[in-house]
Amino acid sequence: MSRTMCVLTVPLFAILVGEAFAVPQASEGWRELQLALKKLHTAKSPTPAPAAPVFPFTADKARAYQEAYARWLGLPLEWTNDLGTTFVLVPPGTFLMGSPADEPGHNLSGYDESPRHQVTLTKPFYLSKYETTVGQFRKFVEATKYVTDIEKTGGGNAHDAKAVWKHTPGTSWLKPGYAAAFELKDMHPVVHVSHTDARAFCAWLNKRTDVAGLTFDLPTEAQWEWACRAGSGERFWWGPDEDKTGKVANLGDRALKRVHPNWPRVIMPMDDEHAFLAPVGSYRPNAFRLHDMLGNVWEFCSTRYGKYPNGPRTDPTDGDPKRGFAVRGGGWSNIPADVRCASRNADPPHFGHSNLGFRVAVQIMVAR
Ligand SMILES: [Ca+2]
Ligand SMILES: [Ca+2]
Repeated sequence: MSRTMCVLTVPLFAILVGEAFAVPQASEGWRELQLALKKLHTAKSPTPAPAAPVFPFTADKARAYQEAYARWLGLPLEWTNDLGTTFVLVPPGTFLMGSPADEPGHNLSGYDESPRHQVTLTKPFYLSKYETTVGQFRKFVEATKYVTDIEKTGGGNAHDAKAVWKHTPGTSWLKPGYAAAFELKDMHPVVHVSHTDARAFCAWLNKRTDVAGLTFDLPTEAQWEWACRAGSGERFWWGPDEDKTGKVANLGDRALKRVHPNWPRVIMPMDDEHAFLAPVGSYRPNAFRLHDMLGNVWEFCSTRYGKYPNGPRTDPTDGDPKRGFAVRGGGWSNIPADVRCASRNADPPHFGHSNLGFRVAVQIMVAR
């Protein structure tokens, strides 16, 4: 697609000011995006796309490349839809997916991170800057009267104070079912939603948006890991070592141990100030401006888990069609080994729990 994209020598939005394009309740960024996409269908690129840095690359290089790629596309680096969801442009590139066998935590969960292999993503995409929130999901439910899988089955899985994880009747996206006091707010990530529910949310976004060239969906597992790493070839997007600051990710930590003194799992020896869910965006973003890619809640991907191939792959899709959908990034209850860039897990399409949510990707399809 990159060869067919337009590049403009003056800001696209300056050219398009005044052009009529009715978008009810749209933010300015949203309107700009639609106008830019409309333009992309008719304009041709006179210059090649910015080259992706060679992986691994620094946070500074990641930021510079992301900005240059957005400028080259003529698309906004960030935009916000009328639901209040902010999307960030993730440029294409090549990276090493998975982890080396000597990485601490490698394959500890029973899901295979080997072999570490080269993956090339050829297309840019947008990814939600934050996990999908309770408030956003509420608007979806109010508009569609949607009933989640977990509501249909009477509850999802949740932990007790000793990390015993089991089906817990009465839990839902409105009642996460944590084993200590917790007040769910609209800025918390939505949990107890299944892959099917997440896909229904995306389908609703597609229906209500209906802009040529945009498809709301979950990210593929490869898109997720590329976006999470943002150039990092280490265990975490912030580097090789476990966090000591409490400012980068919400996972099992001293805050969790305070409310559950008998919690038996390994914790990261810092205090991130949240025992359970944290409001989205409470921690520092990675180099691609994305928050909570590691920690807070696991995130569903669009593609199924499967053993990695031995050779390089381009735009990989499903792994094993008989396995569940990939979930990534770990969450508030997890040990550090489960909250690495390469950590994998998988869940069936109608399953949900109190530490699993999703974030939306926007696949950009600008066909000429
Ligand atoms: Ca925590
Ligand atoms: Ca997350």
